[in-house]
Amino acid sequence: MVARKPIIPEHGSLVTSPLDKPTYVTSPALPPLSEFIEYLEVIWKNKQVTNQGPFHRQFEEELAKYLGVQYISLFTNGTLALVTALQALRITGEVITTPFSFVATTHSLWWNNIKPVFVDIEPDTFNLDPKRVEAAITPRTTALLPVHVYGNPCDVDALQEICDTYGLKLIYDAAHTFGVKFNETSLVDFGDLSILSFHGTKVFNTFEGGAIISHDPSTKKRIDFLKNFGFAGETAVVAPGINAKMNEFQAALGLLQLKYIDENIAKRKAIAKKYREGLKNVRGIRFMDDMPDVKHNYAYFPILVDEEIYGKTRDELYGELKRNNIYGRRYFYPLISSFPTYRGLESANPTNLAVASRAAEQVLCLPIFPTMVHEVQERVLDVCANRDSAS
Ligand code: T4K
Repeated sequence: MVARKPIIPEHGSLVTSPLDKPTYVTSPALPPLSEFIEYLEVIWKNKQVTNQGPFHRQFEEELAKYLGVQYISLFTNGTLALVTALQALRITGEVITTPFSFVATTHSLWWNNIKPVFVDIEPDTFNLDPKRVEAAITPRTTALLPVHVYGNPCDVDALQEICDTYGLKLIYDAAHTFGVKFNETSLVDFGDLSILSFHGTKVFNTFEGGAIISHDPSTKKRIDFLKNFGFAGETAVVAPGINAKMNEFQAALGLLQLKYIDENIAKRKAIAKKYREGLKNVRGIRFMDDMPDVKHNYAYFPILVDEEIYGKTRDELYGELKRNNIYGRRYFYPLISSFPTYRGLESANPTNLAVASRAAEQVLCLPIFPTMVHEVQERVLDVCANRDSAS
C-alpha cells in the first residue's frame, strides 16, 4: 500500500489568527526539526534503534547532571516506570495514595495486585495530606505513593517521618515535577524512588517517556534488569521483568530537549505571571501562588471556580472557553476513586475525601505552554473575567 501524503490546506483556507484555531491545555515543546534530523542521521548510520544504545547512555548521563541526581533509569513512559518502581522495591499488600491524580498513579498499584488506600488531600497544594495518613495505616501497609500534583512539592519531611516511624517505603509519582527544586534540592531526590513522565503533554517531553530516580547503584541495577525482561546478561534472567526500555529516538530527542528546557520553563513562568495578574481581581476564581523555597516549573495553571462567588459553575466556564476555541482540562476530575475499578473500596467513600471531591468539582487547568501567544492568553482572560471581547 502506498503511504498517503499529508493534506495541506489550500491558500484560501489558511488560518489567519491564532484565535481561529483551537488552543489546547498544552502543546508539546519541540526543538527545531533540522536539529533533530541530525540525531536521526546518526541513528540511521549506526543502526542502533533501541536497547541501551549510545543516545540512551548519553541522555541518562546528561539528564542526571541536569537534575542534580546520581542514579536515573530511563523508561518508555511514566506508567511503566511506576509499575516497575513498585516491583523493584517488592511492594505488596496495601499502599496509601491520593485520589487526586491521573489514573496511572492508582493503576500502577492495581497492575501489581496491590490494594490502593485513598487518603484525602491538603486544601492548599492538593497533595496527599500527611495529617490523615497515619489513620489509614494497617499491618498490611507497605508504602506511600503520593503525587507532587501540578509540580507543587508534597510535605516531604512529614511524609518521610511517617515512613521512618512505620517502616514504610516512599515512592513519589513525580510525573509533573521536571526541573522543580525544593530548598535547592531536586524534588525527584526525595523518597526511596521518584518517577518522572516525559509524555508529550509534560514540561519536558521525549514524545513518550519516563524515568525512575533511585539512590544507590544496586537499586538502579535492579530497576535496569526489570525494565529489560529481567536480563542480567546474555543468558541470565534474574526476575520476571517487562519491556519498558526507552528507545534511541526518544533518548535523542531528550538530549536535544535539554538544550531548550530552561528557556521553555522561563516562557511558562511569564505566562503564569500574566494569568495571575489578569485573574487577581476576578471574584470567585482562585489560583495557586509560588511556594516558598521552591523553584517551580509552571507545568499547569489550575484555577478554582467558586460557583457561589463567581456566579457560574466551573463547567459553565469550561464550556464558555470551548465556545471561544479554548480547551482547558479538568485535571483531575473525576477523582480516581470514583471510577468503577476503585469505587467499591472502603477508602473510596467520598465522605473520606471531602477536600479532593471539592477540588475535583472546582478545578480547571488553563492552557499553558511555551509557544502560547499573547492574543490567545488575552482571550482566555477575557472569558474568565467576563470581559466583552469574548464571544
Ligand atoms: N502520573 C501522573 C501524575 C500523570 O499525570 C501521568 C500522566 C502519569 C503518571 C503517567 O505518565 P505517562 O505514562 O503518560 O508518561 C494526559 C497525558 O496523556 C498523560 O501523560 C498525563 N499524565 C495527563 C495528565 O494528561 P490526557 O488524556 O489529558 O491527554 P490528551 O491526549 O487529551 O492531551 C491533552 C491535550 O494536549 C490535548 O487536548 C491536545 C494536547 N496534545 C496532546 C498530545 C498527546 C497535543 O497538542 N499534542 C499531543 O501529542 O492525558
